[in-house]
Amino acid sequence: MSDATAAKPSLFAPFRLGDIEMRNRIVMAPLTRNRASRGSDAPNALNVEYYRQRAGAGLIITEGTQVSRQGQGYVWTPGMYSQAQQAGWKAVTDAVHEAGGKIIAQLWHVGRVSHVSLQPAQQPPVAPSALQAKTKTYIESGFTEVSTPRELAAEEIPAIIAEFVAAAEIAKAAGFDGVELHGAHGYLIDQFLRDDSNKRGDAYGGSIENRVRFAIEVVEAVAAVFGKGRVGIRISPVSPANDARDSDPQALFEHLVTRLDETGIAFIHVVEGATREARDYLPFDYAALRRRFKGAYIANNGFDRALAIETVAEDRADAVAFGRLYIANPDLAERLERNAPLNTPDVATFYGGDARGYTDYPALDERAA
Ligand code: 8OZ
Repeated sequence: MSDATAAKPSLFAPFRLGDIEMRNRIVMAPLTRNRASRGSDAPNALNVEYYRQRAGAGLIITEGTQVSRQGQGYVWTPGMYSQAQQAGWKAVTDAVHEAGGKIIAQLWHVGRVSHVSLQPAQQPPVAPSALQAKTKTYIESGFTEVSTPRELAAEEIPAIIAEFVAAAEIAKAAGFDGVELHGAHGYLIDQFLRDDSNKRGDAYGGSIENRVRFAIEVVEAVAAVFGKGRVGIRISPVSPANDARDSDPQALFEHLVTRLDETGIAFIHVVEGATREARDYLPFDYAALRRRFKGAYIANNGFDRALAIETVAEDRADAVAFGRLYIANPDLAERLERNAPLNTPDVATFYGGDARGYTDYPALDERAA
């Protein structure tokens, strides 16, 4: 090619993610907002409006959506295990599709990052090992230490995988374009991966090969529902979020991604650095993950416009996910393309509440009006 710059991929051009056609390479990251309907944990009209407003993204990844009540770790997060939740999500996917967008569901089991008050019959949450995480959650009365979990028996693991499968079936019936597994931030899948939270002596613990087993089994089971071209997983190799620690994240995640590549799933979504904090929190070779995976690489964490454009142009990622900027800018993709000014997110209204700080951030046109 005579003009080398002409060959560079653009953040603003369409991209095919597995079997999903994206209108640009801008992804709305999964964002916990705690505004599902009280009692049912089903999406409601306010949630429909919020996602509809953000349909200009190439792809929306929903907020973490628990696959069962046991998989819930915070109050008022939406579920993917009841008829009411399926109906609520159908209204969301219809609205996003009518606006020309694509949307996948993030399937979530929190494992030990929960509190007895959120669990069925106030039982302890479950985890690979009975080790309490040094982290907090929030329940109806406010922030609290997470509860000490009980260790899952090996015989219970197939039932947890079956919950992910059932949730994927509901997501499919609700019209989603695919699913992302929440394998990041110290939740259940991540708890199995790491040697600090997984002290098991069976086939799911010990060696790296054993610790990735649960993640791969969930991925394969869900891919059988949706098709591998519509499945991905989010990981956060060095993020300390929710007390996630491992003695050798580079070896662990290179092995995981090698195994993920063998499954043929569409994408990995990588939180680079410490979640919501420094991108260079700890040294890590993300390019080594990208080299091991033939599918798409979605990069996330603290990107601004310039870094996102450069990262895609230099082929360090296929797409870039934005979290906080999508909270404050419903039309973020359009604003980035036009290099327009951005609204500032208000942390006070991130978690819980009503339309304020949720659906009332203006789009560019509304601001001008
Ligand atoms: C913020 C508050 C509650 C949950 C994550 C699902 O860290 C979350 C989460 C984020 O992935």
